[in-house]
Amino acid sequence: MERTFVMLKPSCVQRGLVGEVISRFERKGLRIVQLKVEKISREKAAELYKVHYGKPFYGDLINTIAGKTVVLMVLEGRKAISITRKMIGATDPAEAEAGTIRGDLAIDLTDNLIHASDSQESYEREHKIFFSEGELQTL
Ligand code: FUP
Repeated sequence: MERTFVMLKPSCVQRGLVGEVISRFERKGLRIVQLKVEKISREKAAELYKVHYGKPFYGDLINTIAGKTVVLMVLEGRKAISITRKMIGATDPAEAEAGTIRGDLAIDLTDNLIHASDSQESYEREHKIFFSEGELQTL
């Protein structure tokens, strides 16, 4: 079954929206394979967003999450990657449709509440930054 990686950004934790967001994924039918709360290091934040290194928003993007508490999870289900992307909505909350997580709950672009892998390749790279293979086996 397909898996995807999701990070609830610090603003999601600080605003008390963790339950709301996880509940949406569960109600959709995605299964939580693994879930943890972590103070994300600057190194891991930089690794996650390394494709954006050098872009004008890169510094703000890293500062938004580095050293702060996030929720990390692996979700599983049929077409989990595309379904989760559809559920989170467009990168810019101003463009995200009502009914999506960013469309309903976020307003800032750089601090847009949530991250989810956008392809199988991204999933393979991203989940390994935060989860060991052992944590994800036979679950
Ligand atoms: P997404 O996969 O939807 O999170 O979007 P991207 O990988 O394109 O962008 C990663 C993060 O960079 C987004 F969460 C927000 C931030 N970003 C900006 O701040 N400005 C931009 O113009 C594009 C992205």
